[in-house]
Amino acid sequence: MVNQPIIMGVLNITPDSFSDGGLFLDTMSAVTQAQLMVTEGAGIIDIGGESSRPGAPEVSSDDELRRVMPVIEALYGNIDVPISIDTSKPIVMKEAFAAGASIVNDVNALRSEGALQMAAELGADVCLMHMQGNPRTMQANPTYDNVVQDVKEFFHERIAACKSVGIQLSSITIDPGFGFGKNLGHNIALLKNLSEFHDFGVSILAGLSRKSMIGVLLGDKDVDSRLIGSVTAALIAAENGADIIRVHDVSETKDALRVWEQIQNFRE
Ligand code: 7PJ
Repeated sequence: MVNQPIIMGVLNITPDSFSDGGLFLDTMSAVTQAQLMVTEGAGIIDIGGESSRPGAPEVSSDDELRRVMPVIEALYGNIDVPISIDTSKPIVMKEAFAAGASIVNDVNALRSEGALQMAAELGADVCLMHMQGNPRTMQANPTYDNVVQDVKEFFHERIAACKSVGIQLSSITIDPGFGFGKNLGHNIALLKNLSEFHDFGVSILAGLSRKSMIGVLLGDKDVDSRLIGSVTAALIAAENGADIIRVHDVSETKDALRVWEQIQNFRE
C-alpha cells in the first residue's frame, strides 16, 4: 500500500509574494484561507512572512514578525493540522513556536547564524531546503557539476549538522528547492531523480506549485495559468517518492493525489 503525500498548503503573508501577494495581508482573510485549505485536504499549513522569490528584498525580523504572528495566534487551536513557519531567522522561529507553530521550514536549511541551535532548542521538526546563492542573485547563473550529486552532498552536510545538535533523523525533511538557484535542466533533473534523496532515510518535500519552471514548460504562461501544470508536477513528485508536497491549490492537488493513490493500490 502506498499513501498519498501530505499536502502542505502555502499561506504567504507578504505584500510582494509573486502569486498571491497582498491578498492575505488582513489576518482574518488569512485565517479563512488556512481553514479552507485544511477543509480541502491540507495536512500542514506553511506560514511565511518573507518572500523568497527571485530578486525579493530582504525583510527585517520585526516586519516578518508583524506579518506572521497575528495569523499564527489566530490559527492556533482553530485548525487541527500542524503549523509550519517558513523562515530562516531564529527569533521568528522562537516567537512562532511560542504561538503554536511546530515545524521550521527554512529555505536556508538552518545555515543562518543561530538557526540550527534554535531549531534544536525548540525541539522542532525541520525542513531543510537546498538553495544555491541567495534570493537576490540565485537565478543569475546557477552552476553545478552534477546537480543531483551536488544537492545530495549539501544534504549530507546539513543532516550531519542537525545530528550534531541533537535533531534526529525522524524530525528532518529535505527539499531540493526547485527554482532556488537552478535552471530548467537542473529542476527537471532533480524532479526525475527525486527518489534518490530517500538514501538519507528522511522525508522528502517538493515545492513546484506555480513556479516559473512550470510557466516555462507551458510556453511562458503567467502565474495565474499554471494550475494544471502545477498539479501535473505534483503528481510526478508523488510518483517519484515525495512525502510532502507544498502547494497553493490544495483542492485540485488533493483530487489528483486521491486518484493516484487508489490506482497505485489497486490489485487485480
Ligand atoms: C519553497 C519554500 C519550496 C520549501 C518557497 C514559492 C516561493 N519552502 N518556500 N520549498 N518555496 N520548503 O512559494 O514558490 O520550494 S517561497
